[in-house]
Amino acid sequence: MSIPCAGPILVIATKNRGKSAEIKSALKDFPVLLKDLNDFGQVAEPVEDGVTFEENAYKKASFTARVLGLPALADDSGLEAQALAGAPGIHSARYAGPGATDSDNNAKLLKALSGKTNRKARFCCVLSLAVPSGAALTYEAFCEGLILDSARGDNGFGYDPLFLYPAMGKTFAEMSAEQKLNVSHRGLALRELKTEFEKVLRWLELRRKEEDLRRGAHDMCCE
Ligand code: ITT
Repeated sequence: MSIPCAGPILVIATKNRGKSAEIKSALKDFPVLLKDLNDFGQVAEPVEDGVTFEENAYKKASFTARVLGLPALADDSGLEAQALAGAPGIHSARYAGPGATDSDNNAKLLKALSGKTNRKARFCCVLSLAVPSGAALTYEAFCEGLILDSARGDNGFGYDPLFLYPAMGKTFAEMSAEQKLNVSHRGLALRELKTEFEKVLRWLELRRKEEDLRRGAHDMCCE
């Protein structure tokens, strides 16, 4: 049962509705008011020019927190195929080019893997939780599986229909949202964050007080 709350706002720094829905579902019992970038109209977005998931997650979280003046949780994630030396990796969202759809990306992946017998792949997720001053906490997790020859299932988003989770014999797109969160890279990273959520809330409160003090000191010296 979810606890109704109007606690501190936590902005999920994404417009990706699939990602956002998974994060909201995992954090639904916590005393924070979850919003995502779709709730804020036109918001500037950072350039994701980092070379690791961690760098890009931090860029998205710290940029959003600074621009909106609110704590922000960003997820940078992607699929790494072993036979493609880790591609599409950090380029997963735009693998088939700027403006690529999920089905463009899936088609490109199938083409790149055609004739390859090594179908091993893993999803990676790095979560970065940042406050406006830039301080951040980081969580990372992986999920290993196999890339099929053709799509299976209608749930989820992105590469879900091609990603087989062998222990369940199902692709992520054949799982319920709850089943996917139990085993996925994002679900595991969120579980880590959740195990220390009390600490996280205290951390957010302390950072907020520090920022209030800094602002107060600045106002006094500049009046
Ligand atoms: P934001 O940057 O706004 O969060 P994005 O979709 O551009 O949205 P990323 O740069 O982190 O996010 O790229 C993640 C891509 O990796 C995503 O668009 C999917 O193609 C793929 N991906 C990540 N997690 C996935 C999942 O659970 N299931 C399927 N595909 C996933």
